[in-house]
Amino acid sequence: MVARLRVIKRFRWRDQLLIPFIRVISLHSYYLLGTMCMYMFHLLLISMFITSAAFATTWTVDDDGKADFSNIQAAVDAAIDGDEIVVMPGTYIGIGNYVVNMNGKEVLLRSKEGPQTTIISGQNQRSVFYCGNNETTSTIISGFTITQGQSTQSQGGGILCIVSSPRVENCRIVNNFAFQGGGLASLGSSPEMGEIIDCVFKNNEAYFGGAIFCDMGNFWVTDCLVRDNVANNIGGIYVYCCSVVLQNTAVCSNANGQTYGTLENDDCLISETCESCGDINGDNVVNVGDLLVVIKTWNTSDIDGDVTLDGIVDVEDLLFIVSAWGNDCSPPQTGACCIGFEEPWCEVLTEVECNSMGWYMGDGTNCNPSPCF
Ligand SMILES: [Ca+2]
Ligand SMILES: [Ca+2]
Repeated sequence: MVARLRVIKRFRWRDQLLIPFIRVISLHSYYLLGTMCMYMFHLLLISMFITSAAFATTWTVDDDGKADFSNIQAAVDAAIDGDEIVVMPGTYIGIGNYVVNMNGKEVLLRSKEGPQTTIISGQNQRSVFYCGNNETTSTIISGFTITQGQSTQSQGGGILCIVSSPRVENCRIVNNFAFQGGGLASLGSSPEMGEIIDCVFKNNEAYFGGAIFCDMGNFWVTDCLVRDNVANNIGGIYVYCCSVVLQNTAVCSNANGQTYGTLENDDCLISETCESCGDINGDNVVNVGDLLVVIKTWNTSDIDGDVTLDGIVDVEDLLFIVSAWGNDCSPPQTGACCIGFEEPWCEVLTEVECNSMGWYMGDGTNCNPSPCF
C-alpha cells in the first residue's frame, strides 16, 4: 500500500507539474494558431495585392517606335482603369478633333522626363486633350508641354473638358488658341472639382479667357503661373458661372484683364505686371531663406522658387535674389481715406491709392467710426 500510495503520490506530483505544462503548451498552441492565421491572412493580402497589381499594366509610348505604342491615343485606347502610361521624350501629334481623347479612362498618363522634352502638339488643327466622358481626378495628365492646340469646337485649344474634372499636373500649356479658353476650357458641371496643379499657362490666345475659360465647370488651380496670355476679354482666367478656386497662383501680365467672374483667391498674385519684391518665403525680407527656396526648387517650374515668374527656377532667380538682397517687402500700410466733398465717405486704402482720390488720414486709421465728416 505504501508503495502504491507512493506511486499515486508520484503520479499526482507529476500531474501537478504536467497540468500547468500542458496549459502552457495549449496556450502556445493558441498563440501559434493565431500567429499562423495572421500569417495566412497576410499571405492572402499579399497574393491579392500581387493579383490586382498583375491587372494594372504599365504601357510605354515612344515616337520612334521602341515602345508598346508610337502614339499616345493608341495607348489610352488599350489601357484600362488603373493602368499607367509612360511617354518617352519626343513630339507627339494626332488626327481628328483631338490629339488625345482620354475616353473616361482612369489612368495615369505621364511623361518619363517632364514637360521640357515631352511635347504634344495640335499642329494648329485640333485641340490637344479632350476629357468629355465623366473623367474624374483619377484621370491624371502629368508632365507635358501642351502646345499649338486649336479647337475645332470654339473652346479649349490646349485642353477641352466637358462635364469632366481630370487632374492636370506639371504641364506647360503654351501657344494654344480657341474662341473661348485658349489654354483650357471647362464646360458643364461635374460632381467633383477638377485639379490643375503646378502648371504654366503662357502665350495662349482667345476672344474670351486667353488662358482659361470656365462655364459651369469647377476646379482648383493650385501653384500655377498664368502670364502673357491674350484675349479681347480677359487674357487670364474668365469664369462665367462656376466655382474656381485659385491657390498660391500668379495671374499677371495678361492682356485685357487678369480675372473675371466668380473666383476664390487664396494667397495669389493677381496683377497687371509680374513683379516680385524678391521675398518668396513670406518673411517680408529678401535674405538667405529666399535663396534656400530657389536652391530647393532648382530647375523646376515650382512657383514657390520662381521669383522672376517666367516658369522656370534657374540662375535668373538666383541673380534676382542677390540683387534684391535685404529688400523690405512688408505689405504697404493702409489707413482711412476720405473721398468726396459734401458727404465724404470712408474707405481703407494705401496712401498711394488714396492720394489720387481723397484725403489720407494716416497709417493704421480706420473707418469705424468714420473720421470723415
Ligand atoms: Ca524672405
Ligand atoms: Ca524664374
